[in-house]
Order: sequence, then C-alpha cells, then structure tokens
Amino acid sequence: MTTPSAGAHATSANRGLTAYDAVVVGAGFAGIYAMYRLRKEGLKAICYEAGEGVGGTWYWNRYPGAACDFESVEYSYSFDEQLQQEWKWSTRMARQPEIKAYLDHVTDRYDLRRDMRFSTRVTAAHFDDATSLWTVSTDRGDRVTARHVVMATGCLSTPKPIEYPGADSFKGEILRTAFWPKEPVDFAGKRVGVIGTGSSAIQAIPIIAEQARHLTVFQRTPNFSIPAGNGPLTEEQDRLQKQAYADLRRREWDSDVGICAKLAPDTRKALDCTPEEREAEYEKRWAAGGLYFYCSFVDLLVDKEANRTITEFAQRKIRAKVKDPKVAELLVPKDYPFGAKRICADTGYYETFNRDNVTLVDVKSTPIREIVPEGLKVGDQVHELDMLVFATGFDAMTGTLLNIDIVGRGGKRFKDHWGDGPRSLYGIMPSGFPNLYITTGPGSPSVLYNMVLGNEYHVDWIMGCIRHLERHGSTTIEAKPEPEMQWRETVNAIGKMTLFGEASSWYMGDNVPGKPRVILPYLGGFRSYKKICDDEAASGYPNCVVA
Ligand code: N01
Repeated sequence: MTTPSAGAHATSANRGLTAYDAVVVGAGFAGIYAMYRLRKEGLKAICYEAGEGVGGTWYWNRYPGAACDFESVEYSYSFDEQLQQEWKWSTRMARQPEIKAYLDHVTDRYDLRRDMRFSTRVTAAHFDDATSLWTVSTDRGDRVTARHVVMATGCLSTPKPIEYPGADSFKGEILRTAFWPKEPVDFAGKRVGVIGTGSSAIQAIPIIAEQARHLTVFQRTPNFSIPAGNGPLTEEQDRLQKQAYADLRRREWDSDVGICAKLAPDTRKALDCTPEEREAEYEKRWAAGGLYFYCSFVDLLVDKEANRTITEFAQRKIRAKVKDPKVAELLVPKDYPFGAKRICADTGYYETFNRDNVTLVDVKSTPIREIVPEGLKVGDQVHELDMLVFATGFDAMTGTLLNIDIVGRGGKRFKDHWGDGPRSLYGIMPSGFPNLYITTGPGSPSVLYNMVLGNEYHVDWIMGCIRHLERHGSTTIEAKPEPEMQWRETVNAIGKMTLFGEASSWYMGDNVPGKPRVILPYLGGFRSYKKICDDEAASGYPNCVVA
C-alpha cells in the first residue's frame, strides 16, 4: 500500500528532510504494534523512543517488585497466534524483566528495531497546511516529515517532579521508581524512606523492607490492595491456556475490562445478592488474586450502597493482616469508595508493616516540609535516611502529550486545545490536528481496559483510517469539532454517573497541582466504546473531515 508520497509536496520549510509515511512516538506496547502494522501495510515508518530500548513503561519502571497485576497470558499481544503459542511466561503475572524480554522478542521477531531510533525524544510536531505534512523534531536534532503521526506515548510516562525543596542538599541517595537505575540497588544496612503508597510503592515496599536496615514509609493516602496471588506458571497450565487462547481472546474483546482468564467479570448487581452471596463472591475473587476482585459485581462503581459492601470487605481484610491496630487504622482507606482510586495488587504489602524494621508515617496529618541533608523533615521532625525513594506517580494520560510542542492546522496549538482538559474524538483524534492519532488516550477506555488489547484496537482503528484515505485518494482525516465536543460531554456525563469523582486520584487529574479536574478515561466500558468506533469506521467516518 502507498500513500501520496510524503516528499511530493515539499515546501522550502521541509525540503530535504527525510520523508516518512508515518512517525510513531514511543516504543512501548502501542508503538511496537504500530510499527508492525505500518510495516505490514507497506508504509515507510520510523519510531522515536526516549529510552535506550523498547518497553515504554516496562523500560523505565524497573524498581524492585515491578510486575503486571493481572495474568500475562492476557497482558500480551493477541495479533499473532504463532507468537502467542511460542512465548512462555514463567509466572502468572510476569515481572518487569520478563515483560521487557517479551517486548524485545516481539521487536526482533518482526525485525522492527531497524526502524526505531532510541535515546531520542520527540520534542515537536508541526503541521504544514500547504503540504498536509507533519514535521517532527527530536532532541537529537532529527527533523523529518510524515503524513501521519501516531502518539503511542503511554498513559503513565511522565513522572511527577519532586515536589519538595532541598533535594540537592540530601547527603544520601535519591531514587525514583519511574527512573529506576539499571544496576542493582543495594539497600543492605541502609535507612530507606519511601514516599507514596500507590501501585509502584506497594510492589517495592515488601522487597525493600526485607533488605534494608530500616524502612520508613511516608503515606499521604492509603490505598486498597488485593493480594496478587502470583506464582509460577506450570507446564500444564501453560498448555491448557494455549489450547484455549482463541476463546480467551474472544471473551476479552467482548468484555468491558478485558480481563477474563481466571474469572470472568460477574454480571450480577451486588445489591441483588444476599449478604452471604456477596461475601462468597468477594472471598472467591480475593483468593483468585489481582484485579479479578475489582470485577465482583457490575454496580460497585455506580451505586454507593453496593460500593459500601466491597469497601467494608476490603477494609476488614486489611485490619486482619496488620497486628498493630493503630498502624492498621492508618492503612485502611476510609475517605473514598473502593475502586475510585486505582486499586493495587501486592505480595505481602500489609504484612510488611508487622516487621520491626518498618515504620509508617502519616504525612497527611503532618505534611512533609522539605528534604534536608540528613533525611526528610515531616512537621518539625527529621527522619534520618540514607536513601529516599520517590514513588509519587505520574502526570497521567495528558502530561507527555502536553510536553511536546504540537501545532496543528492554521497554527493551532495543542496546549491551547487541551487547556481546560483533554478533548478528542473517541480519545483518538483531536480536531484541528489532521492525521495525528493518540493511542489509549484520555476519552477512551484506556487504563480501565486491558492496555495491550486497547492499544492493539487503537492501532488497528488508526490503520483503518489510513486505508480509508488510500482507498479514496484522500490526504487527511481529522475530527470535526462538534462531534469531538459531544464526545467530551459524553465522557464527562458518564463519569458523573460513577463514584470516580469521590476520590482524589490521577483518573481525575487531582494528583498534579493545577491540572483541570476532569475524568480522564471513558467509563462506559470497552464493549460500547468499540461498537461506537467500529460504527464510525463502517459508516465512512461521518464525524471526521476527510479531504
Ligand atoms: O503512582 P500513584 P504509582 N507527597 O499516583 C503519593 C500503574 N502501575 O506510580 O494518593 C506525598 O498511584 C500519592 O498520594 P495521594 C497503575 O495504574 C501499575 O504508584 O496523591 N505523597 C500516592 O500514594 C497505577 O495507578 C502497576 O495522596 C505523594 C503515591 O504517591 C499507576 O501506574 C505497578 C506526593 C503515588 O501513587 C501509578 O502508580 C505500578 C507528595 N507530594 C504502577 N505526591 C502494575 O501493577 C504523590 N504522593 C501493573
């Protein structure tokens, strides 16, 4: 397949630049698959990646304990049956090194690396109205043109900066889960502090506690965490899973969350069940490990009373694990509904607080003031530390895109377009930015669906747009402003029907000072979302301008 040659309409501004059909930004799950599809369609594409290798989130987040929190048999590509059959996961929920190795394998298996440029961050993408081409620039001085730009930039790829003064004065070592060093970190004999108690910290804390002389955890808001129940994947389990792969994938594509391997999401309402039935369902799913618990009933995130039943169950589980009742009370979330903040999966997290060498410090009642040479000052007390680990999260879903200087048709600035929160048709196409596509962005099910499959779906949908242009001899496709606005209103309206707004979370943009408070993912479920996007394509993109 060919598109009108990217170099055919060069102007003085872009003459002489290497011309591509497509630039892909990021070489994580989405970018790798985008490169595979573009290559398969005969397009000339290049992928720029800031990391030294592929992996995206799984390249950077190599902190101890980093792992997937649902079955890897599901958190993996579905596009090639042979790939599915040949790759063998060693554990149910693969750890970071294995996921990274898998992505390296996929990249090499399809010979994608030769069109990838590593240690190269895209800094700008400017659309030229005269040629309908994008000029993409990088921090290494590359400038190329492309007909299409696929922003495969990930949802959790811009870590929050250190928000306290004094980091330079610290005599010890500062580490960040989202930029973890490649060399092993030795905690032995050290007094370590961890700031944050989200998914990253909850995975790292039990491992650090086993090695450090002392670990102090600085907690602002407690989280709900479910035992991961991770363990080796036996030959027999692997064989059975592979036999049933086709059926599993069918069920995932037809579900709202894309996680079905061990237990399908329950379709009952919690309040239609007796307390005994609810308890039995919660127990079963708690024992299954990981995110299955989250899918216990369909009304948990829309009905406060239903949510109270799962919240109380999870609170009881936490209290039962922690010996010191005062520490237990600090660890029990009480101010928000279960699931309204991203739930976590752990291996021995709560039990870690029973260790003699672990202290929990509540920094909500007495906030952190500054980093000092000896450690961390909380209120008037200095906690002496040799190492300080920041597990403080990300400018989720919008941060990375807003850090790129994107200028669309007629000089329209992306930063202005998203100034009061993100907007794009189906979370994929922002209006005024022709042929620029976002994978698993805000306004799509994104982080609330199986991210690997969500990315595959988006890449396939984008390829559908590109093929449509080709078939019709057209050059550009872009969202019409009105349907884009309507989609944003739909996303917000559905968000308001849920309990997500009752927690302070990165789903709502709350974790970044000054960020507009809007629900970022589409909460209508993947099934309805997929139907809407499929219908758009099948009916010839009525909500887009094709020119
Ligand atoms: O980040 P987070 P994360 N002072 O934002 C605290 C995915 N993920 O890196 O809640 C003190 O969840 C903050 O407190 P509060 C997953 O989707 C998946 O852990 O803002 N504390 C919170 O406790 C996850 O949700 C896996 O009050 C501060 C913590 O830091 C997402 O990535 C593994 C602070 C940040 O938690 C992000 O997880 C890891 C401050 N100034 C991550 N600022 C899997 O298992 C923030 N905090 C697949």
